[in-house]
Amino acid sequence: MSLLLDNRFGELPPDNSVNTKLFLETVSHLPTFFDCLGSKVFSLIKSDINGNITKIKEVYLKDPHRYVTLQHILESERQDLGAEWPKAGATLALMWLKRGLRFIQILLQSLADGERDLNQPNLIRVNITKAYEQALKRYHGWFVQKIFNTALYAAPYRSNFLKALSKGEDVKEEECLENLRHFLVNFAATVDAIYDMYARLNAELDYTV
Ligand code: EIS
Repeated sequence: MSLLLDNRFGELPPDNSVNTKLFLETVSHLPTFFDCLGSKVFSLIKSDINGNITKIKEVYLKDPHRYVTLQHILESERQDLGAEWPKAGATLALMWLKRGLRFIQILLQSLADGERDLNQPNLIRVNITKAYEQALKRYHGWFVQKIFNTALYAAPYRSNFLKALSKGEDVKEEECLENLRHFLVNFAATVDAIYDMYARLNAELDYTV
């Protein structure tokens, strides 16, 4: 069974609201991905993403009835945090988490679409660079961009990465790509819904780290 298919995101309701409990349950499986990637640079990324998830979970658990959807969290914090909002609380954690999720979405979509460097067909640097440029680069200063470059060169081979996505099982490449495409349907819809929510509530910030 594929690791991704095991932890599929649910279909969104017609109003595109994202249920906090289900979102947290599903997203909590993503960091385990990083364990099979090897290099230490990935543990840095893993702990950043884990930190975001923990922060959102802590807020949610304080009052699950108040925070049924992610939008409830943003709206409540907008009231409670005053001038600090949106650069505080779970609103900030989700702002960054969604960028990591967008990165993963673009990377997987690019792999599923068969985009590759014909000169180095077993590398995924073109796919990673595309995802980075679209999802993260503009929020990173030169130092973090350097960390990205380290990660880029530590990235696994395409074949190993696809295998890792399928828990190391001997899945045929086409089957793995088909799994990816299935996974991406609800995943992309969820990430899009979170981005729309940040735009709608005017909660997006564009400072660099
Ligand atoms: C935020 O971090 C915190 O997350 C947030 C709060 O403290 C806030 C304050 O301003 O800062 O500094 C972090 C930033 N996070 C800001 C940087 C961490 C290291 C990023 C290194 C960049 C490498 C890019 C990716 C290279 C990947 C190669 C992939 C090879 C396969 C299946 C792979 C998936 C990879 C997913 C990568 C996602 C990266 C996400 C980085 C997010 C970021 O830029 S708070 O914390 O509010 O929760 O307290």
